[in-house]
Amino acid sequence: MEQAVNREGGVSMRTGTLVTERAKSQPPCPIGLGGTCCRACFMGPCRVVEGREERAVGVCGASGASIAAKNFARMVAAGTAAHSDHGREVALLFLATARGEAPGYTLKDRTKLRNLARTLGIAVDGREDEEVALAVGEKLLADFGQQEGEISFIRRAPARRQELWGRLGIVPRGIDREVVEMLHRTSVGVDQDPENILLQAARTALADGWGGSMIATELQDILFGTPEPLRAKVDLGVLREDQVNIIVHGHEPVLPELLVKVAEEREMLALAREKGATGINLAGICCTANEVLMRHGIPIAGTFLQQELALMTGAVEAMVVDVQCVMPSLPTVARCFHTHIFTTSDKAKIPGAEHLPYDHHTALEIAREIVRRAIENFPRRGAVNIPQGSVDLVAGFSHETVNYMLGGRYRFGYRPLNDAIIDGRIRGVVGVVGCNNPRVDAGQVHTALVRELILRNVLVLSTGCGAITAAKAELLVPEAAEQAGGGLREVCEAVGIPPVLHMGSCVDNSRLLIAATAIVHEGGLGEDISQVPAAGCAPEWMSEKAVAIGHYFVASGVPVVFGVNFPTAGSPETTKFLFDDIERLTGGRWLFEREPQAMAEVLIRSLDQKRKALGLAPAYK
Ligand code: NFS
Repeated sequence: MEQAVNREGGVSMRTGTLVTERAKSQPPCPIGLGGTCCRACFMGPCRVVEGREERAVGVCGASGASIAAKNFARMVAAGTAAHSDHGREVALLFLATARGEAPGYTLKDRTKLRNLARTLGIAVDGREDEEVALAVGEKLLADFGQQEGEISFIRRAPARRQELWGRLGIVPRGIDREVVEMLHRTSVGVDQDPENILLQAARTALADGWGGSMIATELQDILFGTPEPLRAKVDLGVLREDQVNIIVHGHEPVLPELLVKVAEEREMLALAREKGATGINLAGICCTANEVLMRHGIPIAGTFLQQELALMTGAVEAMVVDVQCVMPSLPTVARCFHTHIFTTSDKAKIPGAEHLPYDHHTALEIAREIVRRAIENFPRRGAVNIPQGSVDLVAGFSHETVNYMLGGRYRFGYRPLNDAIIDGRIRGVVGVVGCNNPRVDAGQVHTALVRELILRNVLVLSTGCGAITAAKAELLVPEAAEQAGGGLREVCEAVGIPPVLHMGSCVDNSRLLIAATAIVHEGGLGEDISQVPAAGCAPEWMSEKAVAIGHYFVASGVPVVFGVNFPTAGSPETTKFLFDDIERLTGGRWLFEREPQAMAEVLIRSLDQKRKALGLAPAYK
């Protein structure tokens, strides 16, 4: 961005204030890119280059293979920590709600509460919902600090998978314990064996997928409602010139849930009219957007890469951020306009933003203050430039809705999906998930890949910014079935679903684990997740969280393809373990491709191999 004009029409901004420009001016360090730069102590940082004798090991003697494995493992630990700390926050709110200590919050999906309690072995008969919720919340919260045994949701996995994890010694004992042990083992002079490091990384990642992330998803569903398919709008054009625009951005939907309610309060709407607006328009960015979209139909303004652009419209009165994927540049961009940037988590303050700390006892008051401040900001708006156009999407395919949607009301269960896979109308299922990355042709890689997959009869499940990207390309509407191959199209048209199902935010990748397990339990497609024709792909990943997600899928038996670059590429030995050897252990493996067409080929080959191993007929052409 060369210049931006503020509401007084004069102040210019420093060159290079947008993410795409910053990416251009800073090419990645080639050693760090391949994962062999180590800064675990201060004898370095060491930049190890395999094959160059004088640089073959670090000062302590660590090999490139062990450095690459350690860096990869630390990404898994950080990603797991992020998802799990989100899960912890939700668990604490869940308990406070059950105790009646969180004004504004209620337990919305009580059927799911009781079902989940039964899954956890908690008695429900003759007990009040709040009492059941207390037991559920306490049990799941204990999974974070537990030191021995196994975390609760491990027992939801297929029996074969649980046995395999037991044999490999990678069943997570406690969520925090695995993250701490991963950090310990990758500090200077501890674990140097790449395989040993990467198996602990698998245990840590499982503590994310079957732990922290799953806790976040399940408790959010009970608190805020289990998503059901709904139609809404996506892209920057959802911002309204005539209304007060408030953007929610980040990952934890706890405060945004109340903002949705407060923005509908009569006094707030009256105040907005008094200030010259016709209403209050809430919109979302990143995963918080996916959360409030799925449960309330709140429109999505954009992906991770559009957060600065949303401010550039000049039409945003306030952006409310919580944690993760929030660019530190936001206050700088906002300064050129009238926009307030409110940080709300004590874990995430940004210099230049105003901090209004969230606390579940006082959340309702904070939500009211934010909405009021945004409304009062409306008259200060200057020139507005909202890109024209937004498109429709259908979102909200939780595991529960897939359960009945695919069969229609009278054939409840995964049977119809399994049958469609068995008879080849659906070749298999691929989760296309994750971020957008300015290092690639952002957005295009996702959409080209998804188009190719559906054309070849692959049912695509999507979450996170991947889902938003596919939505912007109009692939999340039932009409997109016209672009699908004959078999998938038939299934989609019979049921009235899009060929790409929006399953939520990134913590909701845990829904994909449950769906994969349900496919196994339904029968006919093997006895373990690793036998199901299913795969994962993060074509434009950038976050450590994506590495954690990828690794829990690999540890759960699913092949995962990454785009952009592979974070251990600097070490052929470590990369070989992740790409080949690990498959003999977990049944899953990592793969890398840069171009969407090549990604599609690899994914399809993998689905076809699984079909063949199951003795299924070839899929429809
Ligand atoms: Ni997932 Fe969500 Fe987006 Fe990537 Fe960030 S918002 S948690 S990490 S960038 S998909």
